[in-house]
Amino acid sequence: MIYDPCLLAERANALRRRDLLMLNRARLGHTGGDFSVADILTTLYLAVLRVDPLRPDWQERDRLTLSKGHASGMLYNVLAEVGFFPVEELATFAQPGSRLNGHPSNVKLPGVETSTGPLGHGLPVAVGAALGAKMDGAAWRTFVITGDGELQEGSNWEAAMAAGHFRLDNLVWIVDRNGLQQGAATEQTIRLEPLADKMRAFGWAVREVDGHDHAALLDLFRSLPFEPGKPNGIIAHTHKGKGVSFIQDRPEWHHHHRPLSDEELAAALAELGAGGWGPGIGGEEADVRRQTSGVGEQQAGVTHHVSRFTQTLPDLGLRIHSSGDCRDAFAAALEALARADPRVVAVCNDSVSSSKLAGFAKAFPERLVNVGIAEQNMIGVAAGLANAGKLPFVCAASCFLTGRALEQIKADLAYSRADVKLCGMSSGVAYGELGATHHSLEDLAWTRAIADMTVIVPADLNETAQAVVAAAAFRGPVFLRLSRMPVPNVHGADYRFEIGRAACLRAGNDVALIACGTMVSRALAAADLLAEQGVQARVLNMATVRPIDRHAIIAAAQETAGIVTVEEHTTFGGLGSAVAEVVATTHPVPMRILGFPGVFAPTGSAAWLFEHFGLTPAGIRDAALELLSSLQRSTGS
Ligand SMILES: Cc1ncc(C[n+]2csc(CCOP(=O)(O)OP(=O)(O)O)c2C)c(N)n1
Repeated sequence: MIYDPCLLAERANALRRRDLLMLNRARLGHTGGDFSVADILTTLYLAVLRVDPLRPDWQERDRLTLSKGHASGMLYNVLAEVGFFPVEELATFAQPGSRLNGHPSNVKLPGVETSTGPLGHGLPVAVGAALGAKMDGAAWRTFVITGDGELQEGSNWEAAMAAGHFRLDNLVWIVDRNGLQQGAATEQTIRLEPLADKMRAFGWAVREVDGHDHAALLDLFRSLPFEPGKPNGIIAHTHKGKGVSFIQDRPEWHHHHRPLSDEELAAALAELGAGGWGPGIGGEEADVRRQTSGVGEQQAGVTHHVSRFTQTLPDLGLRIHSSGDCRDAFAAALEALARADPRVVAVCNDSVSSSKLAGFAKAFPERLVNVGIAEQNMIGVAAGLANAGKLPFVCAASCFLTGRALEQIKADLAYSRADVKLCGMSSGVAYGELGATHHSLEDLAWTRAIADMTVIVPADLNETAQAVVAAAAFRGPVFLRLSRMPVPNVHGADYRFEIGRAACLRAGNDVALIACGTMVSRALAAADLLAEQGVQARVLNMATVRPIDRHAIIAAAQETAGIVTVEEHTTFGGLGSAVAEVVATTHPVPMRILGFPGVFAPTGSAAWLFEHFGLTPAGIRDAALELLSSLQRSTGS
């Protein structure tokens, strides 16, 4: 730890020098934003934060999220400086295979708390982490640094409101108030002032400071928390590009927009006090230029996270074999899980009753986080809770959960490998007459297109309860898609759900019907109708849409004449597409893809809409018969 402001100032400038060489070599990065935040990051990491580079996942560490992830260059320099990874690795910045991505990734690099890059994500995640610490009565603190232009993102204000509401005095939000954003001044783009008043109005205790004055920064950090029961807001007045006269306050240097000539570089380094790195910073400046990208290549793909798969599933004694609304089984399973695992928390968006969380709320009031009608913040908060060691189940109407917060799902959960379970309620057309805004007919396409997402659509209550338990045991984000429409029980008492394994509910080799969710019972009824006509249909319940059961699909393609898929979803990009991707690339057979045909549905109840679009046993039967007769026509038999 360094508590001498002069030494901190020297060290920050040394880091600026090394960063400038790194960016210039890579011809990439964000010089302006790196330099404006340099003194804040240096002070925090060298004098304030309780972190341990040898134990980056130490549970009691302070958390720092750099929400303005484009300033990764300075973050990397500071993290290397305190020992999270070798200083030599800085030479791999943005090189192929490097752990030092253009924007920081928590999965790739130890010391990075949150993957950032898309703006407006850091504060919600920090709110979740601080909330998690509060739940545990833990002493660690959460810091988040945002840009000022970034505050034009509404997600920040959702999070600011929640932090005030939850009285998170263990949370510190530092605004790097350099006055510039990508193209122009913030006040010219969209006015932020009076910023301090706005933060105060959201319930924050706010201080303003010169963000380049190490003594003032130290004093401020020492005086945390500013007021009991209030989150701490710091407006740090800074200069973009601070320290180099021809870069400072120049909007074009938001990016490292052109390589510096040797003369410019020498001049810049001289202004930053060139003449060596100063104590603690290894190597000569020229060394950075000589480095190869080998280190990053060797370490590509290596993560400091444990396996995503865990041991065997716990038996919670759940035996649910009745017909009805899958949300009831979900609620029963979640409550049983919560009893068995103190990490389990529920997060919702003013949806306690529609998510069937009333029982949970009664049994575990302190473990229910209702963030209000703020879905982007809801996902960020869940990611932060996971970072704090919780196991969050996020419960909301599927249309809002997935549609409103898709980028958060991608970046905060999937890309960050956050152990968060998403429970999309009332999916498909369950909301019927409420109209197309409330239908969730795109959620499978959206979620299954995201790398590393697991997507499950249970067919009955039994499978729902088991899927909840399996999702909890699975390491990584899971999207569980539920309806609210009553469904019959389609599985036997001994059925065991497994992520990624289809269930064959009916044997048959004439045609295969592959369905998920509410359509499985209809596919079974269609198989009965087909049997009346002498056609033996195989019925597969494809409850996991990603990763999909390729073996079951290939076997169906090989052993039957063709495949009919049925889903309560648009025919663009959902189950049918997933099955077709396997069939087309392995054993092509004719297919029919049944679902909603890519139109906004007319007004009508869910039951009426099923009839209207032919998603009935008779409709499925007819599609199968049409497929078979088209084959007969083409073979001339
Ligand atoms: C959601 C999102 N929209 C746009 C961008 C592109 N972008 C990267 S940096 C930036 C300007 C950020 O300005 P500010 O928050 O003031 O940061 P600083 O000036 O400190 O670099 C923009 C628009 C982004 N990364 N994320």
